[in-house]
Parts: sequence; C-alpha cells; structure tokens
Amino acid sequence: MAELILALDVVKRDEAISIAGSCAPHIGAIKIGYPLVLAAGLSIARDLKPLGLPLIADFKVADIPNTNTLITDLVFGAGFSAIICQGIVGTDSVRACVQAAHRHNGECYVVAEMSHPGAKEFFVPGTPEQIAANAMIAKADGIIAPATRPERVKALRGIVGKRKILSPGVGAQGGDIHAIAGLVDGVIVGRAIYEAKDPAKAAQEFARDLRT
Ligand code: NUP
Repeated sequence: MAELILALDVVKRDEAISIAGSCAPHIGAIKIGYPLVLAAGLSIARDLKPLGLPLIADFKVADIPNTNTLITDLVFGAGFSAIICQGIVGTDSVRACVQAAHRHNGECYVVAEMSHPGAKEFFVPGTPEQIAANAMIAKADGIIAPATRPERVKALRGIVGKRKILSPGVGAQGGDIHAIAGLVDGVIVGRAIYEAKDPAKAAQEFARDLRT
C-alpha cells in the first residue's frame, strides 16, 4: 500500500510545525523543500524530528558531483533522512548524492520525470526511462514520477522494479489519487492538505483513499 507523504511547502516555521503535528497520525513522511528551508532554515528538520517521521529534503540537487556531495552531507547533517536529486544532470552527479546519502544511512530519490505541464518540453518519452535506468545503476533508493501521468509511471515501474516510486501531482495539480495509488509506493500531497481548512482531516481522507 502506498503511503501518504506531506509536502510541507508553507513558509512560516510555526505553521509548518503545527500542520505537521496535526497531520502526523495520517502520514508516512514529510517532504520539505526550498520554500520552508529558505524561510525557516535547515534547523526545521530538528524542530520536526520529535514527530518521529522520515524527513525528505526535496532540493532536487542538480550540480556537479563534488557540489552534490557537499549539499547532501549538509542535508543529512541537519537531520534529514532522505534527499531528492535531479537525474537529468547525469549518473555521476546522481551517484554522488546516493553515496553520500548511504554514508549517512539515508536514502536518495531521483527525479525521473516531473509532474507539471512544462515538464513535457524536455522529459520526452525515452529520457525519463534513461534517467530511471541510470538511477538504478547508481543504486538510488527510488525515483520521483508524475501522478499527473499514470501511464508514464507504469512505464517507469518496468524499469525500477521493486525500488520505490514517490509520486507528486495529486490534488492541486489535478492528479487523481485513485489512478496512482496502486502504481507507487508513496503519494506526495501538498496544497490539497496544507491549504485545506482542516489539514488533518484532509490528510486523513487522502490516507483513507490510499487504503481503498
Ligand atoms: O515533478 C515534481 N512535481 C512536484 O510537484 C517533483 C516534485 N518534487 N514536486 C513537488 O511535490 C513540489 O515541489 C511540491 O513540493 C510537491 C507537490 O505539491 P502540491 O502540488 O501537491 O502542492
């Protein structure tokens, strides 16, 4: 069964801690990206640690291998348990993130194909497949693939096998949780939870959707 991952893209520390706390019983992990870290600092990982949930740093790291290693070491040093990097920059760059993550006993996920409309300009069929295959060669723990295009996720599953697929795009971006639930290991939901009047209730409903 796929787990629910909260994309915590709010830009106020207190609000982030409060939403994460209220949603915690219904989610399997929290994904934190640039908006919250640029607003609250890397120490937000320390603030959220007591919830006991895996913390995924969505920095879509996309640099040369040496810089990727430096970034990944800092992320895990701050207390995160997983990192997301871009795959399109090449296998050596991905391998740098994976190796640094594994040195810290953490995980690394590789963006194989993105969920927004503009992704179609460069993530043309064939390229994500190559990125996913290279991510497997680099021993990544899994890939990120779009809930907005379940048929593409199916194609990528054939490449990554039992390794994990985490999938954003449900809710605000139009993806349907029922169409993606059976294809992936984690469904990432942001706005449809944290912008809801009652985020905990919204998270509970998405979690229920994943079970049915
Ligand atoms: O392809 C991707 N699409 C995407 O939306 C890769 C991502 N990492 N994300 C992230 O998932 C995005 O940055 C945001 O944090 C989350 C989706 O949020 P929402 O559209 O549910 O609000």
